Amino acid sequence: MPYFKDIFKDLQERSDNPDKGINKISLLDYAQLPGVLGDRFFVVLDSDKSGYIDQREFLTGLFRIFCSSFDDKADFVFEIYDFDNDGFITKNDIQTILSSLPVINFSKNAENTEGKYTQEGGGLDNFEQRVETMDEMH
Ligand SMILES: [Ca+2]
Repeated sequence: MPYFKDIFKDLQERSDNPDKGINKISLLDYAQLPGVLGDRFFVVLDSDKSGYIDQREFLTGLFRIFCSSFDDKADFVFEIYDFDNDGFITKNDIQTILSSLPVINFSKNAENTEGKYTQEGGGLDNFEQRVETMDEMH
């Protein structure tokens, strides 16, 4: 995986302690995940809890995201959401994540509807709209 190694080297150079690996700020800057998801991403990657992501941890993490089976990917996402690491995702875990996410600006998307009827699904954006259309057909 030469490409992943290049990314690692690049981030490692920005770390305050390159010998130990990538520090948190550099990883957050790279991952660009909203809210606490970035923090969780770091925690899950840092499997030996050293506070730095070494090359093995980084490659293992990226491999799990980009090159793994669906089950492995699901495991990874599960670990991200499982805040207290007890093997269960609780309502609190979900609330913590959701409350940290930026509010999505729906009106901004509305400006971008030109040509939507040529898209897959007739341009209907969500499930409710599709259900309404189904009702109209009967
Ligand atoms: Ca580590």
